[in-house]
Amino acid sequence: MKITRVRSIMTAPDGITLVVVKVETDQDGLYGLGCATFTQRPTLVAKAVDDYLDPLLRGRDPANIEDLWRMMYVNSYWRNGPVLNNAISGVDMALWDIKGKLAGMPVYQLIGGKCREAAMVYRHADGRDKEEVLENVIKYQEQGALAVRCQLGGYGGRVKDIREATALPSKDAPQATHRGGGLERQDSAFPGAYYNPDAYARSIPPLFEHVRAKLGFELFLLHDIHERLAPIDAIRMAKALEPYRLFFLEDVFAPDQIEWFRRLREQSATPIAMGELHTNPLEWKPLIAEQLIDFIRAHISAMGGFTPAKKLAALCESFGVRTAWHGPGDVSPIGHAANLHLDLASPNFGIQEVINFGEPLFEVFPGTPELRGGYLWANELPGWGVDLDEAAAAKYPPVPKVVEWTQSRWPDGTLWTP
Ligand code: GCO
Ligand code: MG
Repeated sequence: MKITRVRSIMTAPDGITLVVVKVETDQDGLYGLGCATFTQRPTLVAKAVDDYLDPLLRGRDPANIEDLWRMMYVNSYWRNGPVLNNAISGVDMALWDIKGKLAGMPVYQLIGGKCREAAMVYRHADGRDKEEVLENVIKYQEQGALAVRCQLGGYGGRVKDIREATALPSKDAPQATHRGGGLERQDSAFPGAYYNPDAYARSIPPLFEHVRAKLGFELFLLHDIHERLAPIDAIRMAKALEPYRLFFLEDVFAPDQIEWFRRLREQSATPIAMGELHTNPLEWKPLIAEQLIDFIRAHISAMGGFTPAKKLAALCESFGVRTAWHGPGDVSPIGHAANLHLDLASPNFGIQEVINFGEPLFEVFPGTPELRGGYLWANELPGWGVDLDEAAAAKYPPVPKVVEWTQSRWPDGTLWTP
């Protein structure tokens, strides 16, 4: 069998640009789909796929996934960046999709079968004040959620116009609030998405005090600092949150502040999650080997795809670290399916992040995994079990724009990691 074409498709059914790769073969009707979504730079990923991986891979045997992954990985010489990793991921996931279709099995069956029926998920609750957050937590609890992430004003506490957490996904959905806010200040020489780290840091322990006082300790609660605080303030928050028994506290530091994880581990028993920003093995290996984190949170396409992710899950297993793959609105349903198949087959699965999958996503991606009773469920179709309706995808063309929410600034104008 031979690869005949590798091409990228961009679509934005929920207003967030997704990048998918389609690998076509010389077997009639046999193709694979993979996620390559880097929503801040989608056209760069698409170009890497179409200009470089397509000519590199045409004529190759799609069965040799490991060899093709390593060839794509070193073919650019310089490697381990988000653009090329996402391009490689799109092909890699598509090759696993093809292998599943040929075997007549879901991908999770190809890597050892199920360790569990479905993957426990966590939902995103947000709000302008702790009462609104609590209302949204309760809404998710009533829908059967077992775990809810609580944010108070998106990331860094900056967004004032929070939408209902259960609103249908759109660019205004709560998890997108840090994207929906736009530039708050055009007046200064430093336009940006301003927030007050100290006010944010002081607001979070009372938020969890409020939610725990009303709901008790059965519901798993999570929080994402999103690299928004100075390291010592993040450590202070981790310590202050210990009484509220978080399932995990995420992105406590920026990836390049790795030394601070050792300080944190000595001072707090709050479980730590990290990884969505990781693209290089050098970033996660020390965190796992020294057990400085409890959950790995990689964005599977940003680290190069399903092949490296399943190896990362196995590495984590030997160090007692569990998985919590990144699953926001800027992961396509193909990527959510890849998360899920790894969740089902990994003994050290922890929890799975998901979004409110809206109707347009199901229209463009038939077979999108089903959210039911606090869990994410795979269908039993071969491969990822998710298809791409290209005509429907074309109805939602990407809208290139300057990314505003990552222009995050402190009150004095200091640009801070977003
Ligand atoms: C999360 C992440 C996302 C990112 C987004 C960046 O925990 O889901 O922090 O919300 O901010 O994926 O584009
Ligand atoms: Mg995060």
